[in-house]
Amino acid sequence: MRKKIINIILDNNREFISGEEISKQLGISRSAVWKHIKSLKEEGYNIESINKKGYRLKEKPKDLLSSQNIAHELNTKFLGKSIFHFETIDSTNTYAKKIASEEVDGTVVISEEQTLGRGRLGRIWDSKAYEGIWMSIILKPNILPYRTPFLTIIAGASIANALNNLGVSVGIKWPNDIILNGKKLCGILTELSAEIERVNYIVLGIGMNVKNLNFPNEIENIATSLCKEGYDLSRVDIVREILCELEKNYLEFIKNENREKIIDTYKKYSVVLGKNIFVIKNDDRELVECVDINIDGNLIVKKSNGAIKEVMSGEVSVRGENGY
Ligand code: BTX
Repeated sequence: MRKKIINIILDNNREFISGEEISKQLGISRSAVWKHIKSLKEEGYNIESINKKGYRLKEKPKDLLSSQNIAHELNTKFLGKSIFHFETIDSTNTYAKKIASEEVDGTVVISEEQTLGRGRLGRIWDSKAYEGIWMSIILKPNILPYRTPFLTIIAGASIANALNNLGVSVGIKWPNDIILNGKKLCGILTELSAEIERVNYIVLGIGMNVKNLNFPNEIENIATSLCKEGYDLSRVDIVREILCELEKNYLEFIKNENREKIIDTYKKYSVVLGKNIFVIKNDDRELVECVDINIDGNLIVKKSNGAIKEVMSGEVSVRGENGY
């Protein structure tokens, strides 16, 4: 019911709407409306109440990632139809994995803060309160497990498109870093639960720095946020845009098997294509030229002796010749 009330108030574009009108629209008593408004105010919605005029949203709600805010005007078919929102949590990926078997395809877990945010290979992901988007999406595709790495490619292309739609020109550093002005803006952590021939679920974790002005010393030189680069965007708008782009590309892959289109988009944003890069495996680093990204999302590189080699994600990391 609170969701419906907040939708009516959000739809009313900061004009007053009477308690009577809301109670009529929802078929509940005026005192029930008043009680819901009271708890919405406690949640942080700045709702003004004036006698005989009714209620109106005084200013845009704090950019909270609540399910009401995200669901309002979210034009997806299944992504984000169920949203779990937390003020704080250890890791949204960890939580999503716990609930994945029982929850529906497309469920989103999102938190204002993570206390144990995880990167790949046991690395830490810095996830301060209200500064970024820390979210995990549960997907249950009917595909063979060996095809799931392509979902990271889909996620990268979708996030880059989403930011581009909002006026931010980003690049993708293969396989899964979204780069802004040469620094890491966003990372993707894809986790899989599968049997030999069947995917149980995939948890697609996305961490994006939005409002951060400072980073811990260890990552200060490699990390950036939208705010630091001069973009003042709402986290809620970004989440909605990502979910729309992701759903479009995901369905293109699952239903139409259309990998070419996604790879073309991915390549358009690639910051390694055509460049000299270091391919790093454990303590070995080899300077190669990146000549292509193939239909599986793997790098095609040319070694110094002219030999062509395919490099798969998961087994290496890459660095630009001149820094990150
Ligand atoms: P990654 O292994 O590619 O990147 C981790 C590395 O990035 C760290 O070792 C550190 O150097 C650097 N780093 C840490 N925090 C940040 C940050 N906030 N911004 C930029 N660089 C940073 C990338 O792993 C995958 C990250 C996924 C995070 C999401 S958040 C929601 C979900 N829940 C969860 O626990 N993880 C995912």
